[in-house]
Amino acid sequence: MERTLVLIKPDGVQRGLIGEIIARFERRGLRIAGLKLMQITPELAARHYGIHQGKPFYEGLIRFITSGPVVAMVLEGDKAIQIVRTTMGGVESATDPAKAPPGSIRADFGMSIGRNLVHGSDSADTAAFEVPLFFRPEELLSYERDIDRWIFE
Ligand code: 3AN
Repeated sequence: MERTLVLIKPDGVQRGLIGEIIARFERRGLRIAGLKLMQITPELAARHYGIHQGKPFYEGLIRFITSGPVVAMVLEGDKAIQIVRTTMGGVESATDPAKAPPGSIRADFGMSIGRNLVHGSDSADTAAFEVPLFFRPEELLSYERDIDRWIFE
């Protein structure tokens, strides 16, 4: 079972898409291990997006991600990292909604790369780094659902 960090960014919250976006992950079969509404501080944003420091879009990205509440989630399941990424932006996991295929969250709800609604960890290493940035261990629950045997082989 993999765990991955997902954020519904401030644009998703402001546009009233929290339910829509969570529903897409939930109906796919992903299990919610942790979930909260929170405000990202500039310090947390700098750690989370440290890899992009120095890039032309960095300052705007930090301003945007700290501009209002986000929903942070840890989702789990077999291949959860890949499944979240394809649910967000198709098989190529497109960052730009203009390039994401219809049916993906970024394509169905987004127009612009700087307002792409969702974040999902892009690898196992990234997930291992990002999950503890947003959740303390006791905030993550391990449990089974009765339907899991109909979702996970
Ligand atoms: P992804 O979220 O698809 O993994 P990354 O990690 O390359 O994409 O970029 C992190 C975030 O930075 C993106 N979600 C997007 O909001 C923003 N971003 C990336 N590239 C650009 C860009 N060229 N212009 C504006 N924002 C960008």
